Amino acid sequence: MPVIEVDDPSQIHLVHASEKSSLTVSLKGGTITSWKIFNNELLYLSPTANTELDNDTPIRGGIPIVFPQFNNTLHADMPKHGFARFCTWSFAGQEKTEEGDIEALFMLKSNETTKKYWDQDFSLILQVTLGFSYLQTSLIIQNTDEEKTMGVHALFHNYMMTENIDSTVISGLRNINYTDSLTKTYQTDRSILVPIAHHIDRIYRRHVYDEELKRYRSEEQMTLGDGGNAEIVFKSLGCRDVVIWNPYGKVEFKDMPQDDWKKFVCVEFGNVMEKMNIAPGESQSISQRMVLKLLAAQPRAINASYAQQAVALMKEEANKKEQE
Ligand code: TA6
Repeated sequence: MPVIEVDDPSQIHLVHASEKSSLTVSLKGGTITSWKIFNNELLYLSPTANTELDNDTPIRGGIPIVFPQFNNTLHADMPKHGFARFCTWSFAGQEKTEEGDIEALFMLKSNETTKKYWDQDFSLILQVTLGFSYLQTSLIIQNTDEEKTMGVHALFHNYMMTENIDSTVISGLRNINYTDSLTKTYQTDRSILVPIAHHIDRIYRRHVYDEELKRYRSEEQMTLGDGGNAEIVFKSLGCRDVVIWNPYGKVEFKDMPQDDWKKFVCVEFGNVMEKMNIAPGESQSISQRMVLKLLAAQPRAINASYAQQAVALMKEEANKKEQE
């Protein structure tokens, strides 16, 4: 049977039946703060993150849930990435599937605290599935208001752990259009592998509409590698956007050691460019699946040298522009 530790009731710890993978979810924001396979941590969590309940500081790291807005684009007077990531969620139970996977549910319903930020009735269900080598999360967003349609953003703000940011690369973004939030430009990515060895903050519109499913889904797989012997393969459903972010030492954070930007890259799935419009009584969802895949030994050298070459080229381009 999976083990649930209850010594700190705000932390729910789930263990796969094989005992080879585990997960910790904080009731603060329904934030997944740890995902381990063979005791290797796959998510970054700041050692100075504020994990105390009942304050408006979200947890820096793990998988915070951005809802109901991204970057103040819908409501100027609401916290930047909404309030779901710091409100207190409830744990609604867990079950083991026949394969030994663990399915757990967490909920946030509109309440006195959420109404301070937004006068809207809603309910969120976070469904988390822990497999032996994968993690799947789904956020079901229900409009429980009887009259008002609600327009929202929703995003899994995944802080993925990386061993070496300068050899970290993402595949699956070739020929995809993106908005560069730093330069405020709209561009098309032509890279086979996107290096994270620089300050990056982009919103890629990567997904296609599947007429049969009536949902947005990722067309080809997207991977994250850091030159080591494993990579993460991402898939998503109901998400139009992928946000890629690393501050690369250009921004300081009160709740993160100065050099910790070297330890993560955010690869975030959800809807942040356009609102999800949800009619009264209706619901919509976003889902993502991350699978750990072991690689043969040689990609370390290929990935690392590709990333270095790509960075050298970018620096050359930037120097040229400066001299012009
Ligand atoms: O998702 C990318 C982003 O919006 C960046 O622009 C950056 O500011 C980051 O999230 C962190 O935001 P936070 O509010 O958690 O400090």
